[in-house]
Amino acid sequence: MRASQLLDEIAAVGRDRVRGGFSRHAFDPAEGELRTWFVERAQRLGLDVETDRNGNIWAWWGTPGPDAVVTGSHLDSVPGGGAFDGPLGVVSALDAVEALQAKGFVPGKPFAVVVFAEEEGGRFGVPCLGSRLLTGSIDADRARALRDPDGVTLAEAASRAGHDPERFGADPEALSRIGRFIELHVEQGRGLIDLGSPVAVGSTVIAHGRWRFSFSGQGNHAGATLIGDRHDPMIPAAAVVAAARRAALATGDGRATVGRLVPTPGGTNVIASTVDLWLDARVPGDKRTQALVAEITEAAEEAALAEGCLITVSEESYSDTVTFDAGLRDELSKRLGGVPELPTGAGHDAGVLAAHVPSGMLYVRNPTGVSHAPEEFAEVADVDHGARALAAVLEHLST
Ligand code: HGY
Ligand code: MN
Ligand code: MN
Repeated sequence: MRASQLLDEIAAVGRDRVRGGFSRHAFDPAEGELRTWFVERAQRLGLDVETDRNGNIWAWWGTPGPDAVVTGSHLDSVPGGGAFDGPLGVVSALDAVEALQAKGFVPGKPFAVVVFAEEEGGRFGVPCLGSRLLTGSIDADRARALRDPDGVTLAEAASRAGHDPERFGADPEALSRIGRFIELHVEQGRGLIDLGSPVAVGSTVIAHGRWRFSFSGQGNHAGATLIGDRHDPMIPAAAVVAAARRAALATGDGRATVGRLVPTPGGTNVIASTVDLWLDARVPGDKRTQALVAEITEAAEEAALAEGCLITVSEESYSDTVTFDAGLRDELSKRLGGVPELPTGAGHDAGVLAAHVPSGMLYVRNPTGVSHAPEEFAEVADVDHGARALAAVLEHLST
């Protein structure tokens, strides 16, 4: 089945009527539906499916073994996300396997399609959670204790979904089986529009991380409290939002975003007692992201002091710049007849694996240049082009 038809099959799963787009998060019902769909589709291709200790799904074409060619991506989304971020890599992998089987190709090496858990960190806050657990890049106890916005821990959510959270943790055996990892992903910016190419090979992922800022002041009455008598945590929170934009602009190529801000108690006529917000900061080049966050933190501390509020700042995740394996990049480019190379500001499981195994990425053109929003898109012709390109590189690598 063609990648675009497979996408159509899941187009109704996890639709978010409030936000628009899709909300499919680790171990929630919508993601569970997608897991079931993937397993069924993979088994129809004769793949042997297993779920690893961290909730990542592996569909093996032939016997699992060392030096495997592995491809795949994720099925979870950001809140109100698009249809392609994650699923495009999964459906393209299934399409590529079917196309290779149809021409009678049999891999000369172990071969697997993988679906990583909680790549977006949309529920538990840490991105690439499944691949970070697999590679031991996050402490399993810390992961188990991560809480979603309703206070449910990852351990509780995972066990409710039929997984054993006590098994979470580094999986050197699964990791050692991977010879090369290739992730196909929808492009999340305008790179391929400007280059006029349907497909590109990934070159780098810029450094990026997430920081939680918590402000506490004095909850009070919005009408009966004079301004001079307030300790309103929303004021230093607003200072973070303004400083993020100002400081990121000043770097020239940095990005800083506050997309999530939670006042407590959250009443219209109530001065908040606490405000939590999350800063997503990304700057090309090492140490520059930390410098940007330090500048924003300084502004936040000054504003908190002036308002008589307390502040705590904690780093929730950070990934240094990733440069994909040069040899693999060249192999992919050559096999595809010299397609362009593209840096990205988006993180991926391939970025986490790149520190452990030769990893590469293929991007498929997104004519809107918009991602993490319902407008994210890829034309059927480009989706097909991407699946054909993936099949070609997988055949090359598996021979
Ligand atoms: O946030 C990211 O960069 C990716 O979409 N997880
Ligand atoms: Mn994403
Ligand atoms: Mn993604």
